[in-house]
Amino acid sequence: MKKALITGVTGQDGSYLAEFLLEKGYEVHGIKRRASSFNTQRVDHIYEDPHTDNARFKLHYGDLTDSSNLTRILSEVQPDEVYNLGAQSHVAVSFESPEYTADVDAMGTLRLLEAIRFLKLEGKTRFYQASTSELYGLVQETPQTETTPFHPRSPYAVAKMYAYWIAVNYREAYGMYACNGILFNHESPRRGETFVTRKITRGLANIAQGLEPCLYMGNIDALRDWGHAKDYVRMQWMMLQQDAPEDFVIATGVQYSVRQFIEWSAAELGITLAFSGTGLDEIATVAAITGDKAPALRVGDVVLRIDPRYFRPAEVETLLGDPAKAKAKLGWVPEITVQEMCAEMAAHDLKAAQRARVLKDHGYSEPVARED
Ligand code: NDP
Ligand code: GDR
Repeated sequence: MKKALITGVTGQDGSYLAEFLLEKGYEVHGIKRRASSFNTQRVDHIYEDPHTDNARFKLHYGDLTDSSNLTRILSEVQPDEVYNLGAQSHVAVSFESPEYTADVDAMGTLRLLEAIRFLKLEGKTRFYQASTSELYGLVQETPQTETTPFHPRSPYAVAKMYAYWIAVNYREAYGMYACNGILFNHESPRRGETFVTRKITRGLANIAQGLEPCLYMGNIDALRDWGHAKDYVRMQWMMLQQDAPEDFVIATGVQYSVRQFIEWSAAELGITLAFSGTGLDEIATVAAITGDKAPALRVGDVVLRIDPRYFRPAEVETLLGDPAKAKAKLGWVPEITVQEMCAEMAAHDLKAAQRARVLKDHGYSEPVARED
C-alpha cells in the first residue's frame, strides 16, 4: 500500500486530495496544526478513529515552522509521496504578516526537503510543491505558461517563488523527484471564507436571507482563471506518477472578472444586479428578483459597496493560464466549468444561510462570522 503525507490536509486542497488518495487505496497521513478549537471540519467526514484496525487516514500534530517535528513525522511515516500544500495562503494577509508567511511558505518548504534528504529518503519519496500563478504577478506574457518569467507582487508570492526554486534546486542538485504544480486559482464549497469567490457566494446568500446587510469588496475588475479544486488535486497526483519529475501549469485557459463572478452568484440566488457609479462610489443594487431564494431583498436594495481596505498594496490585475502541457503530457483537462462551480458554491452557501435563518427565527441566533 502506498503512503502519502499531506501538509495542509485541513485546508481546501488537502481535504479533496486526502479523499482522492484514499479512494486510490493509499494510506494517507496528514499534518494538522494545534489550535485552541477544532480545525478539522474539512476532513471530519473521512476521519477514522485511530483505535480502528486498518485505519488508512491518520493525522499528526505538526507545523511547517518546526524542523524537528517534520523530520520525526517523515521518519515515522516513510512516505512514498509528500504533498506540500500547507501555507499561509492568503495574499492580502501576507502584506500584514510577511515574515510569518516567508517562514511557513518559503522556509517550510526547505525544511521538508531537507528532512527528506537528512533521512536519506530522496531515492524513495516523491515531492509535490504547491506553486502558484501568483508567481507571474505583473504578467510578462498572456497566457502564462511554464516558461513565462515570474514577477511576484506580494510577500506571499515572493515566499512561494523561493519554494518553487528550492524544489527545482533539490531536483537538480540531489536528483530528488520534486515537482512544482503552478496552479491557477481554484475554488469549491470548501474554499476559505475570505477568498473572493467564497466571500461572494457566502455573502450574497447571507444577504438574501437577511443575515448580513451588504457585501464590501475591493478590486472587482481583477481578472482570474478559476477552476474547481477537485479537478486540480487530481492533477497534483498525476504529476507524481510520471517517470521523471517536471513542472506543470494547471489552469482552465478561460478568464473572467470578479464582477462577472458576482453577477453569476447573484443569478444563482434569483437576483439580477445593476452596477452604477465608478471607483470607490460604485455600488450594486437589486434590479429584479425571481424565485424565492432571496426573501429578505427588495428591488432597489444596495447589496454591494466598494471598500478600499480590500485593495492590496500591489495588485495582480490579470491571470490567464495555458494548460497545454498538462493536456499533452498527462491527458489532464478540467471537467468542471467555472459556472458549474459557482452554482455549486452558491447552492451550498444558500443552504447554510437558510439553516442559520431558521435557527435565528426560532431564537437560536448565532453571530454570522464576517471577518475578511
Ligand atoms: P488553504 O488556505 O485552504 O489551506 C492551507 C493549509 O495550510 C491549511 O491546512 C492550514 O492549516 C495549513 N497551514 C497554514 N499554516 C501552516 C503551518 N505553519 N504549518 C502547517 N500547516 C499550515 O489553502 P488551499 O487548500 O486553497 O491551497 C493549498 C496550497 O496550494 C497552498 O500552499 C496555497 O498557497 C497553494 N495554492 C492555492 C491555490 C488556490 O487557488 N487554492 C492556487 C495556487 C496555489 P489550518 O487549517 O490550521 O489553517
Ligand atoms: P488570490 O485570491 O489573491 O488570487 O490568491 P483571492 O480570491 O483572495 O483574490 C482574487 C482577486 O479578487 C480581488 N478582490 C478581493 N479578494 C478578496 N480576498 N476579498 C475581497 O473583498 C476582494 N475584492 C476584490 C483581489 O484583489 C484579487 O485580485 C489565491 C490564493 O488561493 C493563493 O494562495 C493562490 O496562490 C492564488 O489564488 C493562485
